[in-house]
This record gives sequence, C-alpha cells and structure tokens, in this order.
Amino acid sequence: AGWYFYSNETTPSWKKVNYNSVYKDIAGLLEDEDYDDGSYGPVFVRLAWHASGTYDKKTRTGGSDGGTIRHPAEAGHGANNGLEHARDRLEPLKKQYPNISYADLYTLAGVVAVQELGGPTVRWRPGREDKTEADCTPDGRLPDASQGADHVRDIFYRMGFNDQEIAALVGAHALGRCHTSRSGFEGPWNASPTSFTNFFYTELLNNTWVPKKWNGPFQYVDKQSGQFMMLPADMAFKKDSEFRKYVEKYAADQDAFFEDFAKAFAKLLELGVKFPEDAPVYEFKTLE
Ligand code: HIF
Repeated sequence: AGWYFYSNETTPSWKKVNYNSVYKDIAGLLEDEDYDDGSYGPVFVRLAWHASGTYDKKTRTGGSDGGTIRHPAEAGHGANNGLEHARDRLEPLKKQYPNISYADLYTLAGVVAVQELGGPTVRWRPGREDKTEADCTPDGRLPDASQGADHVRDIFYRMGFNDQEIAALVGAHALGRCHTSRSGFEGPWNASPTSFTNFFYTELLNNTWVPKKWNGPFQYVDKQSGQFMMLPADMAFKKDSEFRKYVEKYAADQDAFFEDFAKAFAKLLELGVKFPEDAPVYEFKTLE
C-alpha cells in the first residue's frame, strides 16, 4: 500500500494528460467565422513560434519551456501584440486539462494548426514546465520585420538555426495576415491564408513587389492586385542569394518544403527545453 501511495503521488503532471484528446480539442477551436479569415490557426502558429523564438543558445535562456509568454512582462513586448487572441482562445483548455503546462499547450496549438490547415505532420513531445515571470526574457529577442537578411540571420543564428532551416521556416508566412492594430503592417501574404501551402515562396518569386503607398510602416504589396503583402524581412529571402536558393527549391517542390519545415518547426518548439527522459514523441494523426 505504501508503494502504491508513493508512486501515485509522484506521477508528474505532464503524464496525466491525454494529448490526443487535447489535440482534438484544439482542432475544435480553430474555426470561427467571425475571427479574421475564419481560423485561429495562423495566430496559434504565431503564438507557438513567439513562445519559442526567444531562445539564446549561448546563455541557454528563453524558448518555449516555462510558458513565460503568458506573463504580462513578456506578453507586453511589442512583437507579441495580438497574441492574447490566441491565449484567450486556448484558456478554456487549460481549465479542462489542468495538468497540461501552458508551455505544452501553446506549442501543441502550433502543431495542431500547421497540421489541420493542411501542412505536414510535426513531431512534438510533452513535458515542458511553467515558470514564473522572473524567467521572462528581455524584450528584443524576436525579429524586427522592418529589417533585412543580416538581422534575420542574427536572430535565427542566435537560436541555433542555419540558412536552410531559416528559409524553410519562413514558408509559414503563407498563413495569416498582418494587422495594423498589432504590428502596424497590413494584409495577407496570399489568397489562401488559412491553408498551409508553399505559396509564400511562389508568390515571393512570381509577383512584382512594390512599396505600398500609405502612411504606415514601409512594406511591399503585389503590383498586380495590391491585395497581398511582403514585409521587408520577407523580401530579404528574395534578395539574398543564399536564402533565395532555398526559396526557389521550395517554390518548385512542395514536398521538400513540407519535410524541411516539419523538422525546423519541431526544432523551434523544442529549443532550450529539458524534456523528461521518458517523454514520448507524438506524431498526431490529422483529423478528417
Ligand atoms: Fe511571422 N510575422 N515573422 N513568422 N507570423 C507576422 C505574422 C505571422 C515576422 C514578422 C511577422 C515567422 C517569422 C517572422 C507567423 C509565423 C511565423 C507579423 C504580423 C509580423 C510583423 C503580425 C500581425 O500584425 O498580426 C518576422 C520579421 C519573421 C522573421 C523572418 C516564422 C517563420 C515564417 C518563424 C513563423 O512561423 C504567422 C502564422 C503569422 C500570422 C499571424 C496571424 O495572426 O494571422
């Protein structure tokens, strides 16, 4: 009886969660005809990435472990504007599954969104622990969209990515849109912002991108329709010859993009995380 009591008391909370069930419930939160283009998927992907993209490999600080993006100190960083929409949408699931950490919930939401919007299967492990506001990273670790290739490299090399991985990640800008109320920029990257495709690359290469004429921050719009946009940081992937090699590859080969994106995105969500040794790797089945 003593052993039974002891073993029961020490089951870590991450083991008490049915992640297949959480996956399904997150998937159930994606659609909402009143929100943006009809899906929370894009902002879930942005939440997962901003939770993770604070990682600094030298000091081994930041990253998704800790779920610190929920604390006002970090949520209030300018780059994180608008992510409350994603956190608020997910909050009922934290009530429903009190044993899941915010860090696991937010990263899993990114995986669900990528898969359910038509992207590749992304391997994911549970076991991140939540930390206090004292563990928030300082402002300035996420990229500045008004800058170019040098800045993008500085930010992503700091996390431990190489040029190929950076170029594979940026394809996620096929999803969603920019909001003047959040980043100051405006518009979607293409005509299907709720489908995970290789359109970031095809649009980047095939359109003529011209400066948008407006009072807002400098950005590009496609010359033909004026409806689609590129950030200065996106345009770096066309201008920089090393990045462009991969852009051309992924524009021509969606399967290669999906494979490389899945690896790079899984790596992003695990940066700096000390997983329990027995944490299983999940490859969730996409719902029908
Ligand atoms: Fe984004 N990104 N990102 N991004 N991002 C925005 C929106 C999304 C950068 C800037 C912006 C990545 C890299 C970079 C998504 C996913 C990823 C916005 C607009 C800006 C300004 C925010 C708003 O106004 O709502 C920069 C400078 C990056 C470095 C190149 C990642 C690779 C592409 C890592 C990534 O996965 C998604 C999804 C959105 C759409 C969010 C939405 O609410 O629709």
